Amino acid sequence: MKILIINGPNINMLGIREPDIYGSENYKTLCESVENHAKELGVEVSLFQSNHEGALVDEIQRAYGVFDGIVINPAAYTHTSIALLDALKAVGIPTVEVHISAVEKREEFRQISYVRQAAIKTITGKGINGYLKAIDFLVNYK
Ligand code: CA2
Repeated sequence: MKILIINGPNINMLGIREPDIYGSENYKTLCESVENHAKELGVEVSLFQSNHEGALVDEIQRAYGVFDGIVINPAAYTHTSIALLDALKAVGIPTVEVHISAVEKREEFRQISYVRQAAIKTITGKGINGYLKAIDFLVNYK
């Protein structure tokens, strides 16, 4: 099984500020945790992070016919991007939406998620562990 892990804007800055919201672990630790977990499960993972909406759309399109599942934290684009929603709908790959923080308990503008419409599951508020749970969910899906 091949899973693509996509992270949106500023996720590469994790750990430098707001540890009360996002924890104190950085992006490198996130990547290592995901890679170690995938290895234990015998799953192939590829990690991609970009601050650019179009680059995220391009990566979703490239996943077509290549990956069996997508784990995506679109970060701030969660709350604005119909382009990401359309790309996920276009490729039709089972997708889990992940948020490190409990977005449902935060500002009103974080309550909106466009990508959620294309996701088979959403995991929030579990920190980096949410990515591992998302992989587990995809492995057991169907
Ligand atoms: O909780 C999440 O995973 C978010 O997707 C993270 C985004 C935020 O815009 C979403 O509403 C929820 C923010 C990503 C990282 O932002 C940082 C903020 C301060 C320091 C470092 C990164």
